[in-house]
Amino acid sequence: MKGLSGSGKSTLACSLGRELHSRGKLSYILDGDNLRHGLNKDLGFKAKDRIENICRVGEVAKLFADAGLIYVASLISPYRKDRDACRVMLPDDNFIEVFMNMPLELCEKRYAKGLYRLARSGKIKGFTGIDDPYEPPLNCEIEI
Ligand code: GGZ
Repeated sequence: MKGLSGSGKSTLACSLGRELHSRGKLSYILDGDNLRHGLNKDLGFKAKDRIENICRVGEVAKLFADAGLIYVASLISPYRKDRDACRVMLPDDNFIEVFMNMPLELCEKRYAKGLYRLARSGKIKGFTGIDDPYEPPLNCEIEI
């Protein structure tokens, strides 16, 4: 699942995780924000770090897929090139790209953590959608 902060990625990932669990499927949610507290805690938000972030999550997803688990990856992943690299890395039937296509104004309105406000006031630099790019997918399987 890809999209801006506040677009509903994590909420949908959690619902999907619960649904899979209720159907007896083994699954795991790889959430960008959570992984940044552990596996990716050395990474920031410069382009180089975001690229490394999605690359690592792609590698973990590949291990999960190899083990027969369903992974649900929920990251902003702003660059098309990196998302497409994950697509190539993972077997075809293991990769369903979901684009949460929520207008920026709505994301800002819904978002509870206050980061958009800090970004608008210049206290956070390089916030996706404000002063950092988001490249919408051209070939996603699902758009919401
Ligand atoms: C974007 C940022 C930034 C900047 C902190 N830009 O919505 P959140 O707050 O709770 O989760 C977001 C999380 C984004 O992590 P990802 O690993 O998904 O990003 S990426 O795929 O681009 O590497 C957001 C918070 O981190 N956050 N600073 N500058 N999001």
